Amino acid sequence: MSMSRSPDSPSWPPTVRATTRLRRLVTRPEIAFLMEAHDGLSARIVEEAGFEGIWASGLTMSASFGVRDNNELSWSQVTDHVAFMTEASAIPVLVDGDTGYGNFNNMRRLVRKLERVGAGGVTIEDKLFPKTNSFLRAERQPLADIEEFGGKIKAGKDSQTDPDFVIVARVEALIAGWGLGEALKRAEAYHLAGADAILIHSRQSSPAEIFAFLAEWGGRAPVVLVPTKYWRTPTEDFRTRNVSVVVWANHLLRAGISAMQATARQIAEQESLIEVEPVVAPLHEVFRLQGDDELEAAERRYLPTARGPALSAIVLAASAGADFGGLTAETPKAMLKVQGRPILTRLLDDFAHFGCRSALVVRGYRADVVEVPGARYVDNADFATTGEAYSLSLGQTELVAGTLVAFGDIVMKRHIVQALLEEAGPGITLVVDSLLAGADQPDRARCDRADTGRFSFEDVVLTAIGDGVSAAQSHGVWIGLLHLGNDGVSWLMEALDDARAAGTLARERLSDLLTRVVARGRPVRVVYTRGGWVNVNNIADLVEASGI
Ligand code: SPV
Ligand code: MG
Repeated sequence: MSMSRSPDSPSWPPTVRATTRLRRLVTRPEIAFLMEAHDGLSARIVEEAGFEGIWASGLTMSASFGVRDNNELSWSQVTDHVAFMTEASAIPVLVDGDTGYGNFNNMRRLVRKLERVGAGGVTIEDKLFPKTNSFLRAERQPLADIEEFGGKIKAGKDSQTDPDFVIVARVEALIAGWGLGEALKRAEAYHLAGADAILIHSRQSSPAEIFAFLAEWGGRAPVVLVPTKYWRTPTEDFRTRNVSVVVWANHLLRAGISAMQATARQIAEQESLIEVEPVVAPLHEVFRLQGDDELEAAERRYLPTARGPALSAIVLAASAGADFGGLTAETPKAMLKVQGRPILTRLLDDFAHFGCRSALVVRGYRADVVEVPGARYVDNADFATTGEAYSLSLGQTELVAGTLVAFGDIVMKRHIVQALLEEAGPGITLVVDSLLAGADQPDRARCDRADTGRFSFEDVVLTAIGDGVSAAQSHGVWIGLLHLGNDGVSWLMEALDDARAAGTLARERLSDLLTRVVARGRPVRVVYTRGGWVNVNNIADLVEASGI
């Protein structure tokens, strides 16, 4: 995976080492929060949520493999796995090293390996290998010998090559029921052995024994807490007691389990994806999290066959077309011929000319006769009672960066597509015909500046579109063609979701969706054109189109 190499990752490349950054989190006066992650994907999600560090949890890494938190994953499987996490995120990772996977010698090898895979530090707990999770059969859990465990800490500290690598000693005396005195004795011994911080763990639902420990400990070394069981404790109570680090230890895995169980059950029951698809994370979000942007850019740089930007198309061709008399009784207007070729075929040929290799056509009226070379189809059975936005929503899983969205009834000169592609950015870019400024036509567009006809380096931005723009205010008419970049896909998906939530998806036009996008403050870009296209709505248009 190459996620972290994403050029748009705000914290990549990290200029300060992971070890140093983790050390700062542990030693600074303000509290720090580490969020659990168990693989590269969840590590990336933790970083994007704004956390400053990651807890690579032994419990959740094990569970994500379907095995128990009893050292059923080998230490090298853990360190391999951690490598994916450090690669996927730019924030430091504190690795749950269980008991160190053996004696002092295993600990030395662990520390060296973790340094090499880019971890910021490791926590080891004073139990025996193979360990058991602290919340299972806790009273029966044997503790390590204090001196032996101190030796393990010393060996770890002596073997680190980066002076900032953090070793946290975890005291399990409260978990095993040995009491506060034992916990303090052990914490002190591990502190003297060189531990950078003490993790004091508890399985009680009240923080009382933890607070008692903190009071006695008196800040001799930084303290790390894992409030999984005493989760009701207000964070302010940790802050006022000068806790250094709080670990939210397993909540992403648990959130994932709930969502996966519900989704699996639903698909099994319904034998269909219809209800699930709008609810689950869209595929483009998966690709974004994987850092596909970076790969695409690299392909353009290094692969001769991939130099042109990837292009696909979604063409909306569901409506019947009203003003054609008998002409559309058997043939939807997208299939009417202009100079011997169906409008749709011309359109897809124009797109193919610029490298479009995948086209999805949304059919509706007389879907049976809509068939053109190289297209794939999705059918809008409700075409008579729904509009453009609904048709688009049927193809929304295909909305990816580099998608052209077009009405199926436009005939245009190729240079319009070229102009659009040359200007297309990461957001939404659409073509507006400025010769129709002031015309009383649908899809009127208002922009932040009129078409001056002069070459300008500055972007023209859409300020309003559709019925909300009077003819007098309009700077032109949108021709029914737009390009989506990576952000543009998210913006349009967001608008579809908003329309769905408002209950108006069925009757909205694409211009209504774009109005929603603009209302959210997204900078929709406009490329002006001057004529050279026809939206075929009646026989006169059809005649005009043959001159294009
Ligand atoms: C982990 O997350 O694996 C931990 C914390 O070690 S606990 O599960 O509470 O032991
Ligand atoms: Mg653990």
